[in-house]
Amino acid sequence: MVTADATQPRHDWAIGEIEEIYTAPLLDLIFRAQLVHRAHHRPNVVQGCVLLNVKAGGCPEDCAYCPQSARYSTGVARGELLNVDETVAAARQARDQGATRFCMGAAWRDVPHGPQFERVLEMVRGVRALGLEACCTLGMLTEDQANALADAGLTAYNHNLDTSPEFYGRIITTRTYDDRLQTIARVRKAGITVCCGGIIGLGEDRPARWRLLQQLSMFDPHPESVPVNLLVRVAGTPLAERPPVDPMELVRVIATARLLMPASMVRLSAGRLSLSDEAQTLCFLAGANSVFLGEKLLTTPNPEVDADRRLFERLGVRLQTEGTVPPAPTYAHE
Ligand code: SAM
Ligand code: DTB
Ligand code: SF4
Repeated sequence: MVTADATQPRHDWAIGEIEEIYTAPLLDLIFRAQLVHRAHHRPNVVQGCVLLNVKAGGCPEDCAYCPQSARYSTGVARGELLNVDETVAAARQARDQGATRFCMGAAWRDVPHGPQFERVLEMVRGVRALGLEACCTLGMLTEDQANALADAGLTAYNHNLDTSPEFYGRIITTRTYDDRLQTIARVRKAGITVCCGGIIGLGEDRPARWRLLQQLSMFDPHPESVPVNLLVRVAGTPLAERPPVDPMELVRVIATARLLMPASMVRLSAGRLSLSDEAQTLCFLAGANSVFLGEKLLTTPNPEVDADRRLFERLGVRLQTEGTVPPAPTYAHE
Protein backbone atom coordinates (compact mmCIF):
# COMPACT_ATOMS: atom_id res chain seq x y z
CA MET A 1 0.00 0.00 0.00
CA VAL A 2 1.30 3.47 -0.84
CA THR A 3 0.81 5.97 1.95
CA ALA A 4 1.31 9.70 1.77
CA ASP A 5 4.55 10.73 3.42
CA ALA A 6 3.71 13.71 5.61
CA THR A 7 7.34 14.81 5.63
CA GLN A 8 7.51 15.20 1.85
CA PRO A 9 6.77 18.64 0.40
CA ARG A 10 3.43 18.72 -1.40
CA HIS A 11 2.61 20.28 -4.74
CA ASP A 12 -1.07 19.31 -4.91
CA TRP A 13 -2.72 21.44 -2.25
CA ALA A 14 -6.45 21.77 -3.01
CA ILE A 15 -8.08 25.18 -2.68
CA GLY A 16 -10.37 23.78 0.04
CA GLU A 17 -7.34 22.72 2.08
CA ILE A 18 -5.69 26.11 1.62
CA GLU A 19 -8.92 27.87 2.62
CA GLU A 20 -9.13 25.72 5.75
CA ILE A 21 -5.57 26.58 6.74
CA TYR A 22 -5.92 30.29 5.96
CA THR A 23 -9.23 30.80 7.76
CA ALA A 24 -8.41 28.85 10.94
CA PRO A 25 -8.47 30.87 14.18
CA LEU A 26 -5.40 33.09 13.89
CA LEU A 27 -3.70 31.73 17.00
CA ASP A 28 -4.11 28.14 15.79
CA LEU A 29 -2.79 29.12 12.38
CA ILE A 30 0.29 30.81 13.84
CA PHE A 31 0.91 27.85 16.17
CA ARG A 32 0.80 25.37 13.28
CA ALA A 33 3.04 27.56 11.16
CA GLN A 34 5.53 27.90 14.05
CA LEU A 35 5.78 24.11 14.40
CA VAL A 36 6.60 23.70 10.72
CA HIS A 37 8.89 26.71 10.81
CA ARG A 38 10.93 25.26 13.69
CA ALA A 39 11.26 21.92 11.96
CA HIS A 40 12.89 23.53 8.93
CA HIS A 41 14.49 26.80 10.00
CA ARG A 42 16.23 28.45 12.88
CA PRO A 43 13.47 30.34 14.68
CA ASN A 44 15.53 33.29 15.89
CA VAL A 45 17.50 33.95 12.73
CA VAL A 46 16.43 36.26 9.91
CA GLN A 47 18.26 36.75 6.63
CA GLY A 48 19.02 40.34 5.65
CA CYS A 49 18.91 41.21 1.95
CA VAL A 50 19.68 44.53 0.28
CA LEU A 51 18.11 45.76 -2.93
CA LEU A 52 19.74 47.97 -5.52
CA ASN A 53 17.88 49.51 -8.43
CA VAL A 54 20.50 49.05 -11.16
CA LYS A 55 18.25 50.51 -13.87
CA ALA A 56 15.47 52.83 -12.73
CA GLY A 57 12.19 53.84 -14.33
CA GLY A 58 10.92 54.18 -17.88
CA CYS A 59 9.54 50.63 -18.00
CA PRO A 60 7.13 49.97 -20.90
CA GLU A 61 4.95 47.56 -18.85
CA ASP A 62 1.68 48.65 -17.21
CA CYS A 63 1.88 46.85 -13.82
CA ALA A 64 -0.70 48.91 -11.89
CA TYR A 65 1.27 48.90 -8.63
CA CYS A 66 4.59 49.98 -10.05
CA PRO A 67 6.15 53.42 -9.72
CA GLN A 68 8.68 52.55 -12.46
CA SER A 69 6.17 52.11 -15.27
CA ALA A 70 6.61 54.86 -17.89
CA ARG A 71 2.81 55.04 -18.16
CA TYR A 72 2.30 56.70 -14.77
CA SER A 73 3.56 60.05 -13.43
CA THR A 74 5.24 59.06 -10.21
CA GLY A 75 8.31 61.25 -10.24
CA VAL A 76 10.68 58.30 -10.73
CA ALA A 77 13.32 59.44 -13.21
CA ARG A 78 14.45 57.08 -15.94
CA GLY A 79 18.07 56.15 -15.27
CA GLU A 80 20.86 54.43 -17.14
CA LEU A 81 22.17 51.02 -16.14
CA LEU A 82 24.59 51.55 -13.25
CA ASN A 83 28.21 50.65 -13.76
CA VAL A 84 29.84 47.58 -12.26
CA ASP A 85 32.01 49.48 -9.78
CA GLU A 86 29.15 51.37 -8.14
CA THR A 87 27.11 48.19 -7.95
CA VAL A 88 29.88 46.19 -6.32
CA ALA A 89 30.54 49.09 -3.90
CA ALA A 90 26.87 49.01 -2.89
CA ALA A 91 27.08 45.25 -2.39
CA ARG A 92 30.13 45.66 -0.15
CA GLN A 93 28.23 48.22 1.91
CA ALA A 94 25.28 45.81 2.10
CA ARG A 95 27.60 43.11 3.43
CA ASP A 96 28.94 45.56 6.03
CA GLN A 97 25.32 46.20 7.12
CA GLY A 98 24.83 42.50 7.79
CA ALA A 99 23.17 41.40 4.54
CA THR A 100 24.04 38.03 3.02
CA ARG A 101 21.99 38.46 -0.14
CA PHE A 102 22.23 41.27 -2.65
CA CYS A 103 19.38 41.80 -5.11
CA MET A 104 19.73 43.80 -8.30
CA GLY A 105 16.53 45.04 -9.91
CA ALA A 106 16.06 46.57 -13.35
CA ALA A 107 12.92 48.24 -14.69
CA TRP A 108 12.96 46.24 -17.90
CA ARG A 109 10.18 44.28 -19.60
CA ASP A 110 12.85 41.86 -20.72
CA VAL A 111 16.61 41.75 -20.69
CA PRO A 112 18.38 43.54 -23.55
CA HIS A 113 21.01 41.51 -25.40
CA GLY A 114 24.52 42.88 -25.82
CA PRO A 115 26.71 45.12 -23.68
CA GLN A 116 24.07 45.88 -21.04
CA PHE A 117 23.53 42.20 -20.37
CA GLU A 118 27.30 41.63 -20.30
CA ARG A 119 27.51 44.35 -17.67
CA VAL A 120 24.84 42.65 -15.56
CA LEU A 121 26.83 39.40 -15.76
CA GLU A 122 29.90 41.28 -14.56
CA MET A 123 27.88 42.70 -11.65
CA VAL A 124 26.80 39.18 -10.70
CA ARG A 125 30.41 37.96 -10.71
CA GLY A 126 31.45 40.95 -8.59
CA VAL A 127 28.70 40.36 -6.01
CA ARG A 128 29.47 36.65 -5.80
CA ALA A 129 33.17 37.40 -5.32
CA LEU A 130 32.22 39.23 -2.10
CA GLY A 131 30.75 35.98 -0.76
CA LEU A 132 27.18 37.23 -1.03
CA GLU A 133 24.22 35.47 -2.58
CA ALA A 134 23.34 37.32 -5.77
CA CYS A 135 19.76 37.73 -6.96
CA CYS A 136 18.58 39.55 -10.08
CA THR A 137 15.15 40.70 -11.18
CA LEU A 138 15.34 41.95 -14.73
CA GLY A 139 12.02 40.99 -16.33
CA MET A 140 11.52 38.19 -18.83
CA LEU A 141 14.50 36.00 -19.79
CA THR A 142 15.36 33.84 -22.78
CA GLU A 143 16.84 30.40 -22.22
CA ASP A 144 20.30 31.63 -23.30
CA GLN A 145 20.18 34.54 -20.89
CA ALA A 146 19.15 32.27 -18.02
CA ASN A 147 22.07 29.97 -18.81
CA ALA A 148 24.51 32.89 -19.00
CA LEU A 149 23.32 34.17 -15.62
CA ALA A 150 23.80 30.69 -14.18
CA ASP A 151 27.33 30.56 -15.61
CA ALA A 152 28.09 33.93 -14.00
CA GLY A 153 27.19 32.37 -10.64
CA LEU A 154 23.77 33.93 -10.06
CA THR A 155 22.21 32.42 -6.93
CA ALA A 156 18.57 33.34 -7.53
CA TYR A 157 16.29 35.02 -10.03
CA ASN A 158 13.26 36.94 -8.79
CA HIS A 159 10.20 36.87 -11.00
CA ASN A 160 6.90 37.13 -9.16
CA LEU A 161 3.50 35.74 -10.09
CA ASP A 162 2.19 38.78 -8.18
CA THR A 163 -1.40 37.49 -7.80
CA SER A 164 -3.83 34.76 -8.88
CA PRO A 165 -4.18 33.84 -12.57
CA GLU A 166 -7.81 35.06 -12.46
CA PHE A 167 -7.10 38.49 -10.94
CA TYR A 168 -3.87 39.05 -12.86
CA GLY A 169 -5.49 40.74 -15.89
CA ARG A 170 -6.85 43.51 -13.66
CA ILE A 171 -3.31 44.47 -12.69
CA ILE A 172 -1.13 43.83 -15.75
CA THR A 173 -2.16 43.67 -19.40
CA THR A 174 1.19 43.90 -21.19
CA ARG A 175 2.37 40.38 -20.43
CA THR A 176 0.58 37.22 -19.45
CA TYR A 177 0.69 34.86 -16.50
CA ASP A 178 2.00 32.25 -18.91
CA ASP A 179 4.88 34.53 -19.92
CA ARG A 180 5.83 34.65 -16.26
CA LEU A 181 5.59 30.90 -15.84
CA GLN A 182 7.83 30.47 -18.85
CA THR A 183 10.56 32.72 -17.46
CA ILE A 184 10.40 30.90 -14.13
CA ALA A 185 10.71 27.55 -15.91
CA ARG A 186 13.81 28.82 -17.76
CA VAL A 187 15.38 29.97 -14.49
CA ARG A 188 14.74 26.57 -12.93
CA LYS A 189 16.06 24.72 -15.97
CA ALA A 190 19.26 26.79 -15.94
CA GLY A 191 19.91 25.65 -12.36
CA ILE A 192 19.33 29.04 -10.72
CA THR A 193 17.17 29.02 -7.59
CA VAL A 194 13.73 30.56 -7.97
CA CYS A 195 12.54 33.60 -6.03
CA CYS A 196 8.83 33.93 -6.72
CA GLY A 197 6.02 35.46 -4.71
CA GLY A 198 3.39 38.14 -4.90
CA ILE A 199 1.76 41.28 -3.57
CA ILE A 200 -1.05 41.65 -1.05
CA GLY A 201 -3.32 44.68 -1.17
CA LEU A 202 -3.94 45.03 -4.91
CA GLY A 203 -7.71 44.75 -4.34
CA GLU A 204 -7.66 40.94 -4.55
CA ASP A 205 -10.09 38.95 -2.40
CA ARG A 206 -9.16 36.05 -0.14
CA PRO A 207 -9.77 33.36 -2.80
CA ALA A 208 -7.30 35.20 -5.07
CA ARG A 209 -4.70 34.95 -2.30
CA TRP A 210 -5.38 31.25 -1.93
CA ARG A 211 -4.98 30.76 -5.69
CA LEU A 212 -1.67 32.64 -5.67
CA LEU A 213 -0.43 30.47 -2.81
CA GLN A 214 -1.67 27.37 -4.60
CA GLN A 215 0.16 28.36 -7.81
CA LEU A 216 3.38 28.92 -5.87
CA SER A 217 3.09 25.58 -4.09
CA MET A 218 2.49 23.79 -7.41
CA PHE A 219 6.05 24.50 -8.53
CA ASP A 220 8.12 21.35 -8.10
CA PRO A 221 10.46 21.97 -6.39
CA HIS A 222 8.90 24.86 -4.49
CA PRO A 223 10.51 28.26 -5.07
CA GLU A 224 13.45 28.40 -2.66
CA SER A 225 12.43 31.98 -1.92
CA VAL A 226 8.91 33.41 -1.62
CA PRO A 227 8.72 37.19 -1.27
CA VAL A 228 5.48 38.44 0.24
CA ASN A 229 5.07 42.11 -0.61
CA LEU A 230 2.52 44.40 0.96
CA LEU A 231 1.50 46.95 -1.68
CA VAL A 232 3.42 50.20 -1.29
CA ARG A 233 0.84 52.70 -2.53
CA VAL A 234 2.62 55.18 -4.74
CA ALA A 235 0.98 58.44 -5.86
CA GLY A 236 0.45 58.47 -9.61
CA THR A 237 -0.06 54.70 -9.94
CA PRO A 238 -3.59 53.36 -10.53
CA LEU A 239 -3.50 51.66 -7.11
CA ALA A 240 -2.46 54.76 -5.15
CA GLU A 241 -5.83 54.99 -3.39
CA ARG A 242 -6.30 51.33 -2.49
CA PRO A 243 -7.43 50.90 1.11
CA PRO A 244 -4.71 49.50 3.38
CA VAL A 245 -4.74 45.77 4.11
CA ASP A 246 -5.41 44.51 7.63
CA PRO A 247 -1.96 43.37 8.84
CA MET A 248 -3.61 40.19 10.21
CA GLU A 249 -4.34 39.21 6.60
CA LEU A 250 -0.64 39.54 5.82
CA VAL A 251 0.11 37.32 8.81
CA ARG A 252 -2.34 34.75 7.44
CA VAL A 253 -0.71 34.84 4.01
CA ILE A 254 2.75 34.32 5.53
CA ALA A 255 1.62 31.50 7.83
CA THR A 256 -0.15 29.75 4.96
CA ALA A 257 2.92 30.12 2.73
CA ARG A 258 5.04 28.63 5.53
CA LEU A 259 2.69 25.63 5.85
CA LEU A 260 2.41 24.99 2.11
CA MET A 261 6.13 25.47 1.40
CA PRO A 262 7.92 24.42 4.61
CA ALA A 263 11.53 24.70 3.47
CA SER A 264 11.28 27.92 1.46
CA MET A 265 12.60 31.24 2.69
CA VAL A 266 9.49 33.39 3.17
CA ARG A 267 10.50 37.00 2.82
CA LEU A 268 8.64 39.88 4.44
CA SER A 269 9.47 42.18 1.53
CA ALA A 270 7.94 45.53 0.51
CA GLY A 271 5.58 47.36 2.84
CA ARG A 272 7.28 47.05 6.24
CA LEU A 273 7.10 50.80 6.84
CA SER A 274 3.33 50.53 7.13
CA LEU A 275 3.61 47.79 9.78
CA SER A 276 4.15 48.27 13.51
CA ASP A 277 6.98 46.39 15.23
CA GLU A 278 4.30 44.16 16.74
CA ALA A 279 2.77 43.33 13.35
CA GLN A 280 6.23 42.51 11.97
CA THR A 281 6.83 40.30 14.99
CA LEU A 282 3.67 38.35 14.19
CA CYS A 283 4.94 37.96 10.62
CA PHE A 284 8.20 36.42 11.94
CA LEU A 285 6.21 34.19 14.26
CA ALA A 286 4.09 33.12 11.29
CA GLY A 287 7.22 32.01 9.44
CA ALA A 288 8.77 35.00 7.69
CA ASN A 289 12.55 34.65 7.92
CA SER A 290 13.97 37.39 5.77
CA VAL A 291 13.66 41.13 5.29
CA PHE A 292 15.16 43.84 3.11
CA LEU A 293 17.62 45.98 5.04
CA GLY A 294 18.43 49.58 4.24
CA GLU A 295 16.48 52.79 3.85
CA LYS A 296 15.39 52.16 0.28
CA LEU A 297 13.77 49.32 -1.62
CA LEU A 298 13.92 50.06 -5.36
CA THR A 299 12.28 53.49 -5.37
CA THR A 300 10.31 53.60 -2.11
CA PRO A 301 11.45 53.95 1.51
CA ASN A 302 12.11 51.06 3.89
CA PRO A 303 12.77 51.17 7.68
CA GLU A 304 15.96 52.85 8.89
CA VAL A 305 18.86 50.52 9.61
CA ASP A 306 18.83 51.59 13.27
CA ALA A 307 15.10 50.93 13.61
CA ASP A 308 15.63 47.38 12.36
CA ARG A 309 18.60 46.90 14.66
CA ARG A 310 16.47 47.97 17.64
CA LEU A 311 13.61 45.70 16.56
CA PHE A 312 15.87 42.65 16.24
CA GLU A 313 17.48 43.45 19.56
CA ARG A 314 14.09 43.67 21.28
CA LEU A 315 13.17 40.29 19.79
CA GLY A 316 16.48 38.55 20.41
CA VAL A 317 16.60 37.84 16.69
CA ARG A 318 19.94 37.84 14.94
CA LEU A 319 20.80 38.28 11.30
CA GLN A 320 21.92 35.20 9.45
CA THR A 321 25.68 35.37 8.98
CA GLU A 322 26.17 32.87 6.20
CA GLY A 323 24.74 32.83 2.70
CA THR A 324 22.39 29.89 2.80
CA VAL A 325 20.39 28.26 5.54
CA PRO A 326 21.71 24.75 6.11
CA PRO A 327 19.20 22.00 5.41
CA ALA A 328 16.48 21.13 7.88
CA PRO A 329 17.53 20.47 11.46
CA THR A 330 14.61 18.50 12.90
CA TYR A 331 14.30 20.52 16.10
CA ALA A 332 15.96 23.89 16.33
CA HIS A 333 16.41 25.47 19.74
CA GLU A 334 18.74 28.24 18.80
N1 SAM B 1 10.83 44.57 -13.97
C1 SAM B 1 11.03 43.35 -13.33
C2 SAM B 1 9.77 42.56 -13.12
O1 SAM B 1 8.69 43.14 -13.10
O2 SAM B 1 9.87 41.34 -12.95
C3 SAM B 1 11.76 43.48 -12.01
C4 SAM B 1 11.44 44.57 -11.02
S1 SAM B 1 9.82 44.59 -10.31
C5 SAM B 1 9.89 46.11 -9.44
C6 SAM B 1 9.83 43.29 -9.10
C7 SAM B 1 8.60 43.10 -8.23
O3 SAM B 1 8.48 44.15 -7.30
C8 SAM B 1 7.24 43.07 -8.90
O4 SAM B 1 6.94 41.85 -9.49
C9 SAM B 1 6.32 43.33 -7.72
O5 SAM B 1 5.92 42.11 -7.12
C10 SAM B 1 7.18 44.14 -6.75
N2 SAM B 1 6.68 45.52 -6.63
C11 SAM B 1 6.80 46.51 -7.54
N3 SAM B 1 6.20 47.63 -7.11
C12 SAM B 1 5.66 47.35 -5.90
C13 SAM B 1 4.88 48.09 -4.96
N4 SAM B 1 4.53 49.36 -5.20
N5 SAM B 1 4.52 47.48 -3.82
C14 SAM B 1 4.87 46.20 -3.57
N6 SAM B 1 5.58 45.45 -4.42
C15 SAM B 1 5.97 46.01 -5.58
C1 DTB C 1 10.10 41.62 -4.59
O1 DTB C 1 9.26 40.69 -4.55
N1 DTB C 1 10.05 42.73 -3.87
C2 DTB C 1 11.15 43.62 -4.19
C3 DTB C 1 12.01 42.73 -5.11
N2 DTB C 1 11.17 41.60 -5.34
C4 DTB C 1 12.57 43.29 -6.33
C5 DTB C 1 10.72 44.90 -4.83
C6 DTB C 1 9.83 45.73 -4.00
C7 DTB C 1 9.63 47.01 -4.72
C8 DTB C 1 8.79 47.97 -3.95
C9 DTB C 1 8.50 49.20 -4.70
C10 DTB C 1 9.69 50.08 -4.96
O2 DTB C 1 10.51 50.36 -4.07
O3 DTB C 1 9.79 50.59 -6.10
FE1 SF4 D 1 8.22 47.25 -15.24
FE2 SF4 D 1 8.72 45.38 -13.39
FE3 SF4 D 1 7.53 47.73 -12.72
FE4 SF4 D 1 6.18 45.94 -14.14
S1 SF4 D 1 6.96 45.67 -12.05
S2 SF4 D 1 6.29 48.16 -14.57
S3 SF4 D 1 7.80 45.07 -15.42
S4 SF4 D 1 9.61 47.48 -13.47
